[in-house]
Amino acid sequence: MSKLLKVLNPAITQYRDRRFEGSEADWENALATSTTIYVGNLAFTTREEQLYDVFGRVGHIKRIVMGLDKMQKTPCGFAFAIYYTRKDAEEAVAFLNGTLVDDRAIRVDLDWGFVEGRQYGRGRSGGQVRDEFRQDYDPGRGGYGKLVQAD
Ligand code: GTA
Repeated sequence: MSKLLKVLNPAITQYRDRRFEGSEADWENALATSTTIYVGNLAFTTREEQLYDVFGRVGHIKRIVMGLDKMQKTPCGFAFAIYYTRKDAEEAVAFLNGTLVDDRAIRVDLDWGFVEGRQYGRGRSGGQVRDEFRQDYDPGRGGYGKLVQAD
């Protein structure tokens, strides 16, 4: 990890992917070498082109993968951006976390690496898990959380 990222984000990531299948050492190695970042707290209406604009500011992007509701196959508020270099991925985390996109402060997190299937929300209703449980009203992300809506 670069010195810059260590200063700004000492615990490389707080997130742990429950579906990662390797050992602890595999997890640490993937996180230490990956060129992929996770982008969270997006509005459902934010488009891939906007993310190319924002994340292209720090380096060349190989690919952006939009997070999709697994039932509807529509954007559900997250994305992965894959860079060509580790340095660019680290700079995206260091410099772009908290950037406003469509008036929302996005969350930029280092990710262990995109594999097919990870683009789908894991919540029971198809979107992200956090959108099942949250209690607030968020017009950019479908209103109330799914469990509140079901009440
Ligand atoms: N690198 O922070 C992240 C991240 N997140 C949140 C999701 N992904 C992430 N990757 C990185 N960093 O590929 C990735 C996942 C997957 C895709 C969709 O995005 O690896 P998901 O959001 O639908 O499901 O993932 P995930 O990540 O498996 O959900 P998890 O970890 O259970 O819960 C996420 C958050 O939901 C929790 O932090 C909490 O805020 C909330 N939550 C979960 N369970 C509850 C509960 N019972 N009650 C209240 N809140 C809850």
